[in-house]
This record gives sequence, structure tokens and C-alpha cells, in this order.
Amino acid sequence: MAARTKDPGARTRRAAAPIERPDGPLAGAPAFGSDVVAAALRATGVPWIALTPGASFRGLHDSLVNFLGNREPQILLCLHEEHAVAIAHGYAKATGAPLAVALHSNVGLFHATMAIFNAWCDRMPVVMLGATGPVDAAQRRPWIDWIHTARDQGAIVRSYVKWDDQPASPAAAREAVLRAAWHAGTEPKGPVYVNLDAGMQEARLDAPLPAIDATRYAPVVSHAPDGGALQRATALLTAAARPLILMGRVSRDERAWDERVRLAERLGAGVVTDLKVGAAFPTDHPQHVGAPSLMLTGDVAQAIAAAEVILSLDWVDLAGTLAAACRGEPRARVVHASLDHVLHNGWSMDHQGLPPVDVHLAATPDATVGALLAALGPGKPRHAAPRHDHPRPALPGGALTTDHVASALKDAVGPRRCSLAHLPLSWNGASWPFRGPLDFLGSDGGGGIGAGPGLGVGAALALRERGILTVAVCGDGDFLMGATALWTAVHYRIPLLVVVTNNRSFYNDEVHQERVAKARHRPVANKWIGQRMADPEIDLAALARAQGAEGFGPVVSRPELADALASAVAAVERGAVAVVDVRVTGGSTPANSAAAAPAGKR
Ligand SMILES: Cc1ncc(C[n+]2csc(CCOP(=O)(O)OP(=O)(O)O)c2C)c(N)n1
Ligand SMILES: [Mg+2]
Repeated sequence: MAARTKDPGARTRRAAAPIERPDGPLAGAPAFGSDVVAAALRATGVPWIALTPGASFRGLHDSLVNFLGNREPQILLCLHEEHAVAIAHGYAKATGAPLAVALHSNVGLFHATMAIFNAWCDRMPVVMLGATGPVDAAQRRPWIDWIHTARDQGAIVRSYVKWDDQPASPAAAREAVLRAAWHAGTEPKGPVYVNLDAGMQEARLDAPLPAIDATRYAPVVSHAPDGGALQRATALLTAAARPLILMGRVSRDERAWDERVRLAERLGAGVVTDLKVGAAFPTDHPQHVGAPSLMLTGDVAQAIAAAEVILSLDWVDLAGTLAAACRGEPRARVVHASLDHVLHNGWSMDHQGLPPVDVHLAATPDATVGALLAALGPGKPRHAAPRHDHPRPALPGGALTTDHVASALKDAVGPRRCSLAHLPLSWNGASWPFRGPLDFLGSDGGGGIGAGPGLGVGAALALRERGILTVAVCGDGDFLMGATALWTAVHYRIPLLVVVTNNRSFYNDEVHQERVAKARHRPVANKWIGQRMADPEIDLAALARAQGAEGFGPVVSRPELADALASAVAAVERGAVAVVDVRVTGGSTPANSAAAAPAGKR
């Protein structure tokens, strides 16, 4: 199926348009508070600052353009603050490193909150600069500056950022920006927020600030495990006949990937991975148990219940997983490598339950695996019985499903290096083996639908120089909530393939209504009401084309699907953003999670 590009000039413009270089001489030296902030931001090394503009940071905006020259960092214009943070989140998922984001006073921050929560739950670094005021009421313009001002704006996000501040002077702001970047990028990582008084931003500097060496304010923090705990963990793992490793929040580092494989083979351990977080281990390795999934599956539950020793590498929801698999406290000894406890607070319950742990290694998974390998010393891999095979899903004839999409997408991608930056709730982990740390970047973290397009754009921004085809597969509800994030990708020439598994419904919630209806003996047939996005059906390809992307579909048959995906991959290779609208039936199946839910809580 050919692309239906209504504006044939769009592609040419994409190739030719410059990316926003300012005219005229740049300011030679910092002269205003916001110049100091901009210089500090540059010193942190963030390459981009994603933003939707707002008068509360007009001082900073001017400094980025007319003092820094819109370079290092460069502005990444976004159509919604939620996209700005989601893009930074997606970039961090691919690189482990933060982007900056500027957020207009209270209202821009309000827009951004869901994406901030997603990044927080996903433990991903984002350096966010907010704005308020002028804090000095005597400086406020009538009306608008007053509604731009809140007493404690950081309180809006304090419970789901790692650190926040509202510095009162340029010197304090410089320190705050450096501290923010350090906190964001130091394990356990997370979003941080620095709120900049508009008065401070716009005030002239009385005198230049004394120079500092910014690198000295970002010390590398060592996260090696404690020697005694490491010894106990090694002893437990080597003594166990059937150790099991739950690989959770690990890095995207290739060497760390290889080390995890070596460790699993050396111990003869089974390995479980999860679709909540990025790829951690080859999912078609004989020691990988079952297929990765968002929820606990039966074969994984069995392996957990049978294990003698479990090593958790910062597994998300260790307590819930163990309890559901073992129907109570596990008989296995549990070694847990995690720094996550440092972030737990009393507001958000994203810390999950308190797991039973016999040896806690307060260390990153990467450092833990390296230390365990060193402690084990040279030796042969232990023979491990091959775990359950998980053949690719069968593809029945008739209407398309997400499994058909996965299979056709795999064929269209062929041997190209590809990163799945986002997957829909309906994805079957058996449909696509992950063989490297960038093969899959994990989910949205906080369950906030609408993140998919922005996460895709951010990952594609990170991966565009590396010859990796970035693909975001989104549900239609997810796509529609975040669709205008794509304009940023088109504008900044960020190639990206978005495939929408379009069941014209918030289907996940149809399944919930079905459960409630069954439990209450009420008509299941009404589950679609308030869920289906039909009458009119939304033309997703047109939404793509309206933003300068290439739109394909609606696709309803297997030949059309193969054709559209091949054309879309070719378009992305030419530098385009392409969206393929695939009409599927069914959708997310929370029924898969039955093993994960305590009785009566389905
Ligand atoms: C911001 C937000 N609103 C509502 C929800 C509740 N919710 C969870 S899944 C879902 C449906 C998502 O629809 P879609 O992306 O089309 O996936 P499908 O379930 O249809 O496969 C909704 C509305 C949510 N998680 N986040
Ligand atoms: Mg849907």
C-alpha cells in the first residue's frame, strides 16, 4: 500500500529546513540571572531542552537562544508539556542519561505531571526546570503574573521527583542546576525539578559569578556491593541446585548484558525477564523461563515456587511477584540487589510491597553482576536443563490481532537493527525475541496511557545516529492521547516508525467491565459502552499526515499489513516519521494476569 501523502512538498521541506539557528551576534557574557542558569545547564552536558514555551521562563528562553545560540542544549519544541517530559523519558530509557525540560509555571507543570509520574516510577532521569512568579509581588504584572505564581509550586510534584528546589539567586540557581543533574543521573535515577523565580531570571547580574569547575559538582558515586553481603550471596547462589535470577531494572549497557549472560550460565540459573522494563537477557536463551510478560505467567510462577535461591536484580515488585507465585512467603532464600529503597516515600505506593529478603545488596544490578562474577572466579558454565520453550504465537486466519502485527513487523524489519521503544498492553512477549539491551526499552513506568508516542520520539532522538530503526507500537488509546508528540519528530528530522494496534477501544477497560458484570451477574454485552471509539472512527493516518508524517492505513488484511509495513520501514529509512494504522480485534488481556492476582482480586 502506498503512502497517501497529501502534501507532496512535505518531504522536500523536511530535507531542507534549517533547525532554528538564531540570527545576529550572541551575548558575549552572562548579564542576567537566566544566563547563569543557561550556562549551568550547558555545563551539565544535556544536549537538548524539550519545552512548550511560556512567559514564566521567557528570561531563560532568551538566554537559551541569544546567549547560548540554541546549542548545547538545543531547544526541542513540543506541542504539550506531557510530550516534552515523555520525550526526555524515552531518551533516558535508551541512553540512561537525562535531557532537560522547561515547564511553564503552574499550568505547564500541571500538564506534565502524568509524564513525570511515569518517569519517576520507571526510575529514569529527567532534569526539569520550572518557573514561577516573580516571587516578589511588587514586581508582578497585573493578573497574569499572579496566576503564574504559586506559593510552593514544587509541592505539585515533590512526591514523585527525586529532588526539587526553588533557588533565590543566580548563584543558588547555578548550584541547584548542577545538583539537579547530579541527582537525576546518580543511581537510583529519577526526575528532578528546579523552579526558577521569573524575577531572578530577568534581573541583571550585579557582578559576574566566580568561576567554578562544574565537573567537580557531579562526582561519580560508587555502588559496589558490600563485601560481607556479597560473600553470603555468592555462597547461597553456588550452593543452590536451581537458582533463579529475576532480571529487573538493569542498564542498556552491552557489556553488562554480556555479564548477565555469563553469570546465568556460570550458575546454571533460570532467568526471568519482564515487559515492564527494558530487555535484560536473551529471551530465546535456553535458560530464559517462559516469555517476558507484564504480569506473572504460570510457568514463571512455577519456577519461582520451585527455586531454592532467587537473585533479584532490582526486580519491579519483588514482594508481589513472590507472594503471587508462592501463594505466601517463598521457601527460596532471596538475594535482592537494589538501591530502590533510597527513593521510597509515604505518598506514592509505587515502591510496592515489602519483600522477604535474606541478603540485601545495596548496589546496582550492573555492579552486582560484575562483583558476583569476580567472586565466583574462573570456572565452567554449569549445565542447566533447558527451560520451557515458548514458541511464537499461532496466527489464525480472519481478523488481524496484535500477534499478526508483531509477526508482520518482524518480517518487515528483517535483519535491520531495531529497537522497540514502546509496546501495547496486548503484546505477547513470545512474539519477538530480544537479543540485546536496546531491543526493547520497557513500558511507561507509571501506567500513564498516552506516553507511547513521546517515548518513541525520545528513544528515536537518542538512537537516530546509531543506525537503529526505532519502532513504537501503541494501542489506539495510547496513540490518540499522545499523537501530537509526533510533530516534534517530524520537525527535528527524527526518523520513527509508529504502528498502532487499533481496536477502536480502550479495550483493557472493556475487559474490566466484563469482569465486574460477571461478578455482579449483569449483562456482559454492555461492556463496550463508554469504551469504544467508533462513530466516527478516527483516521489515524490522517492525524499523522496532518503533522508532516507519512500515514498508512487503515490496514485490515494480512497482505495489506505486509505491504504497509514494508513501505513504512522504507519511509523511515529515508528519514521520515511513519504511522501505520492497523485495525485489530481483541486487545490487552489482563486475564493473563490471573496468576498474579490474589484470589478475589482480579
Ligand atoms: C492517563 C490514563 N487514563 C486512563 C487509563 C486507564 N487505562 C488503562 S489501559 C487503558 C486502555 C488503553 O487503550 P489502548 O491504548 O487502545 O489499548 P487497548 O487496551 O485497547 O489494547 C486505559 C484507558 C490509564 N492507564 N492512563
Ligand atoms: Mg485500543
